[in-house]
Amino acid sequence: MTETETKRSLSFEDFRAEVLKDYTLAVVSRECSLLGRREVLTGKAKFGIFGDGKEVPQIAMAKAFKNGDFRSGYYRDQTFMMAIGQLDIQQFFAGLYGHSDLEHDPMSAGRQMGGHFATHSLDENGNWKNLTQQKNSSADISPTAGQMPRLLGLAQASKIYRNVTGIENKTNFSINGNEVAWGTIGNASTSEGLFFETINAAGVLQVPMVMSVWDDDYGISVH
Ligand SMILES: Cc1ncc(C[n+]2csc(CCOP(=O)(O)OP(=O)(O)O)c2C)c(N)n1
Ligand SMILES: [Mg+2]
Repeated sequence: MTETETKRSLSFEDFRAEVLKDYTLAVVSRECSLLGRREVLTGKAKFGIFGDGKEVPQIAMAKAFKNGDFRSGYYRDQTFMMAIGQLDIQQFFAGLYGHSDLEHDPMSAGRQMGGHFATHSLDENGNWKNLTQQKNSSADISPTAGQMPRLLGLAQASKIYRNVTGIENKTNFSINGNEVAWGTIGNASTSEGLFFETINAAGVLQVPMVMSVWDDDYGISVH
């Protein structure tokens, strides 16, 4: 039985539980955005940028995102990070306030602006973790569309892992190149050359890459 078929055979109770869980996450994430923005506007947080309005497609994306996959995205992806279990409410606000303890802000210990998401590829001793056993995100950078070339590289890595032998520690990074790289970008940022170059190169290289454009009709705050 495939995974999709298993999902289709969910009982009504399980299906209802999943819908309610998704709805709860969407509401929690929305409330985080509204409260976070209020904290910024009243001067309690230095800078804030939030994911309201983009909750549902991110929950859908998280359902298809598997262990070993990589996200290369941008600052609107809080709901996705919550949905893959890499961000909770406490950590969201610790990031907003720039908490300098990694225990509290696991994204960057306050070194990045809030809304810059990441997962850890190294353990506390500096050794590689097994990235095929976790859901991964490269660390967000601030220049719009800067996440695009890295997305392409992550997707190309999967393809290379299918053919290349002799890579040290290979099984920690890839299972026969079966991983997918997931990109997110805002509509305005698709004007950047990096976006076009990445789409073009992905077509030429034929790599396992998904591109999601969060099209809200705005370039952050300008219509
Ligand atoms: C290279 C670069 N230029 C300008 C900015 C300032 N900036 C931050 S977000 C943004 C607009 C992004 O709009 P969009 O891609 O539609 O994303 P949204 O916030 O609407 O989801 C701009 C111009 C930047 N971060 N990087
Ligand atoms: Mg936009």
